[in-house]
Amino acid sequence: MADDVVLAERDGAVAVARLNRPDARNALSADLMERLTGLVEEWDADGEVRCIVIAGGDEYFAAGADIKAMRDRSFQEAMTTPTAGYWPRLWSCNTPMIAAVSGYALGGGCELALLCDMIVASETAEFGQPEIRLGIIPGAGGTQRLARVLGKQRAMELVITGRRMGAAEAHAAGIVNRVTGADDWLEQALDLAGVVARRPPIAVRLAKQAVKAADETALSAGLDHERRLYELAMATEDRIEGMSAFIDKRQPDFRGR
Ligand code: DAK
Repeated sequence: MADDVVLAERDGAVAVARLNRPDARNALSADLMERLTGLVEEWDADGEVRCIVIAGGDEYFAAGADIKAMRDRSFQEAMTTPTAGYWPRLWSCNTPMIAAVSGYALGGGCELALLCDMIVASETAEFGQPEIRLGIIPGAGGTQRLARVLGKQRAMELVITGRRMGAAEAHAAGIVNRVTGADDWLEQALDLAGVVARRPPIAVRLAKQAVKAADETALSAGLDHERRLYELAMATEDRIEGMSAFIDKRQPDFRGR
């Protein structure tokens, strides 16, 4: 497996994974997915890492799964491909993940961005699920996550026509948190990650789990779940520190305990 298909960088408590297959527009080969998933799991287990940024290059975040590797895959191989296992592993990451998207985020690339907790997008970003043009449908969550955020009608249009959505439309639709200039998308994603990294890490993880539960449970079960997570947050030393710092009118010193 080539390490350089994803470059690992650290900026204090923020870890950055840079997708790096420029010749293939960062297509998500098995090698790339294995390396990305390995990095995310390693960082998720590292108490010093408080936010993860997944980024591509200026012109492309990722152009989707590797079509060249997929073309000759048989039905049986598609049913058993180990690459399907990377997606749930990324989804189960407890550390907040931010997608920093510039240029194309298509197919699996769009799905990778949607799997992250927040998206910072350059004004050049284009999101889309073009799988229908290849005779397939999204396979890594695109139909479900787009329908949840956009509503059924708008998701349907994107999925069954393959139309791309620009950054402004994606922002208006609620997919993208921030739209940036073409030159400062990564810087702004790192700024946002820095804000997350300064928050108390246990409470951040509990909050991530609680918000994710909103998509996966009925309201009453979600409210119960949120209540249990809230009680866990109340058991941390960091919440004593956070509340004391507020009352003492000083900055909190969160220790992750
Ligand atoms: N796969 C493989 N190679 C790709 C690629 C891709 N997705 N996208 C681009 N490339 C390659 C091109 O073949 C070309 O290679 P050479 O000809 O130089 O060998 C090189 O990258 C440059 O591409 P272009 O010449 O096309 O570059 P442009 O800048 O003109 O256009 C583009 C960029 C991103 C608009 C265009 O390349 C494009 O439309 N790419 C395909 C986008 C697409 O259809 N994506 C959806 C792929 S299907 C699943 C999980 C995930 C998935 C499925 C299942 N499970 C868990 C079960 C996901 C499926 C998909 O994403």
